[in-house]
Formats: sequence, C-alpha cells, structure tokens
Amino acid sequence: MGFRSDFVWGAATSSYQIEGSENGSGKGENIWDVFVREPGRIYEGHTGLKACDHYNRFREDVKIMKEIGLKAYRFSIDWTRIIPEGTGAVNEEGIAFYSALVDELLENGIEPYVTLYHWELPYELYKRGGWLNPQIADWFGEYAKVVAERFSDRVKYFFTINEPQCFIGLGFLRADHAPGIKAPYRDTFEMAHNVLRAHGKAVQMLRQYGKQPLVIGYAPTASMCYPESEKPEDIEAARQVFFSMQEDDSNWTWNVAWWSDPVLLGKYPEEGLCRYEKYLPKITDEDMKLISEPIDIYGQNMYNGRCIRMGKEGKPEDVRRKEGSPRTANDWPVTPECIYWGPKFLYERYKKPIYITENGTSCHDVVSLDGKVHDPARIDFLARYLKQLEKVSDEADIRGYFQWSLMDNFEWTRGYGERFGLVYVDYESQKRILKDSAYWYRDVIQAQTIM
Ligand code: IFM
Repeated sequence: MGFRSDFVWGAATSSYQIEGSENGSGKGENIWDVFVREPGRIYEGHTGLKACDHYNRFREDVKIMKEIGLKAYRFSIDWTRIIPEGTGAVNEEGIAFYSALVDELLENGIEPYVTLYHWELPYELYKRGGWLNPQIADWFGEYAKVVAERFSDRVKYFFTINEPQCFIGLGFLRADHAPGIKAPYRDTFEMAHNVLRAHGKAVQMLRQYGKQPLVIGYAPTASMCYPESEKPEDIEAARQVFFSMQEDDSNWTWNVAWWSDPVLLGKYPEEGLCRYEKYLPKITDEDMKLISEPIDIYGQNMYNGRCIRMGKEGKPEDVRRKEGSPRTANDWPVTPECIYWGPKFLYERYKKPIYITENGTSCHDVVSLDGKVHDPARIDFLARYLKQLEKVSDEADIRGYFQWSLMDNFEWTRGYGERFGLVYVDYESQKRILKDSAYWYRDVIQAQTIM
C-alpha cells in the first residue's frame, strides 16, 4: 500500500516570500510591503523588495521544478498584484504574470495549486478596517471571482486561506508580524470570524465563476499532538488535546478546532464557545452557512507536535522530550510522529481527503568548497516525516504533500536568516543551486517511496 499511485508530490512557496515586491508595475501595497519599512521589525532590516526575484525568474524556477520532478507546485497570488487597492480596478500586468506562470507550469507538466491568501492584506483594505470590517467577506469574494475568471480555465486546484492561526495570532495578538498591532481579544475573535466568512465567500465565488469543476480546499496550521504510546488512553489523551482550546487566552489562535470545525462541521466547538464567550461577536446561522460552504479537500500545514499521555488522574499531560532531542535550525522540535497522528486524527474528525500543504525544515545551509549544498539534516528530516506519512496513507485518504519550500526565501520577521528551501538562493547574484535534498526528493518522487 503506502502512497497512492497518483500521489501529488509537490513543493510550495508564497508570493511575498519569493516574488520581489519592487517588480511589476501596477502592484498595490500590502501590509507586509509597509511593515518591513519599520525599523527594528525584521532581522537585519531585510525586506521582500527583491526576495528571490521570482517575478523575473519564474521560467528558470519552473525549469528547476521540472528537474526535481515535481508533479505540482503550490504558490500564492498577491491580492494587490491583481487588484491593487483590494477592490475595484484590476491590474492587467499582475494578471499577465500569474497567467504566464500557470502556462509555464502546465507546459512542463506541473499542476498549479493556487492559494488565494498567504498574508498579503491590501493596505487600502487594512485602512478600512481590514479583517475587522465585516465587508471583507465581499472584498475577498470579489478577488476570488477575478481569480476564477482569469485562471480557472487552466487552474483546477485552489486553497482559500493559508494559516489563519498565524496571521491573526502573530499579526494581532503577538503583533510581531504585519500589521504589528496588538488588538483587544474581542477584536481578534471578530477578525477570525470574518476570516472564516471570507473563506466561505471565496468558495462560493470560485464555484460560481469557475470555468471547470474546481477542487477547493483550505490550509490552516497547528501544532499536532501525538501519543506517548499506542495505549488507547494515551491515544485518546492526544486526540483530546489536539482538538482542545489553549489554556492561555493570549495564545488563543493556536488550535485546530476553532478554525476547522466551523468550516467542516458547520459549528464552533462547544469548549471554545464557553471559554471565549465574553469575547465573541454575534454569530448568526447565516454566517455559519457561509463558513461551512462545502469544500473538497482539506489542506494542513504541519511542522511539529507535542507528545501527550493520559496522566494518573485521568487528565492528559504533556510528556517532556528527552534532553538533547533533535531540533531544527530555527529551534522547532523534530517530531516525525506528528505527521502520522495529525492526519489520522484530522481524517477521523473531518472525513475529507487530506493534502499536507506545508512541511519542511530550516537548516543552516552553506555552499561548500565543492560548490554544492550538502544538507543531510534536511534529508533526514524529510525521510523521517515522509515515512510516517506513508504509514498513515494506509489509514487515511492522503492525496498529496507539498514540501516547504521549493527555494530559500524571505522568512517573515527572520528575513533571510532562515533557509527552508530544496534550492539554495544566493540573494546577491540570484544564483540558484539545487541542494542535495532536491536530488534526494527527485529520487523519492521517482520511486514513490522513501528509501
Ligand atoms: O515560511 C512560513 C510560511 O510562510 C508559512 N508556514 C510556515 C513557514 C515556515 O515558517
């Protein structure tokens, strides 16, 4: 068994992180364009102005994807490249860029998977209240309509929103991501509700204006939970914690159920409705109907997880990892079990085909004296995670995997200090070098299994 024969082997990127925002006339400003200009916000003052210059080099990048043997490429559209002010006039140059990218992918036998929103809120809409303004569902719907009209003759697969937990949590609770403003809890719940309404509206518009039957999903994130042992009580403890709310309100966005139950089950989880009652906006039946507009696939970004067991008192508890347990270069725990248990729990609860929409690791990669980039830690990470994914493919409907990321890129507040790519990017010369992991991934794709 293992991976399906039509398993989708892909890699992912996002617009601001790779395109280069100074390129392309007619693009409007988004909140990241503005945020990076504030002194002290980003590691060493880096910005996405040039990034990987993918806007000009996308043909070379598609060639690299082909060399790796990718079956699919997941990228996001910068809303302000195609509708500079968020609503209204369409920028034909922006449309032409994404259109040429889609054509290039298809000519090279690579299936495009388009994400509508990977954190680039148009600045003009931010000034009108952004996610706090209920009208944003319609603004986002209008954007989805343009995307459907212009690209869905060739693009079949869409994800609406990437990692709402992050752009609300990091943007408005921690305030270290754009727009960098701490909002009252009450407002963050209202924003979250509008994010979900916007998702629903986009699904409706994609379906209504799609030029072929589309496959539509959503791509949240979360820390997974996995049990310490296969004892039923440990498994139950991990499942409970995985779908529960955070203890601490200042971290409230970091959970699965608040963001996914409404979309897939048509209701907010009871635990959250009770715990957060004092912060909640008015939630109507009409909202819930919109939010739960049926989708076809479930995307989940997955990097690591917590080990959980059932404690003596019959309450789940965290299990401390052994001292010296592996961590990535950006200090995230390496926990391959999470990509077995996470999809298993998600499939049991939501019963939707699953794509891993992001997974990968940051490493301290260097160009060696031989001119190559040897990244054994990334190969080891991916091999361990993919083995677990192969195992769960026997128990859940796992359709595809998008490695994060195709190439090194602008890692938000950490700037270019982090390297997540299969492909090394020298940001000065813009030279690309396939890392050892890219060749390893190519062999995995060919073999359809992990050696
Ligand atoms: O680079 C990010 C991406 O934009 C969203 N998911 C996590 C990645 C690694 O931090």
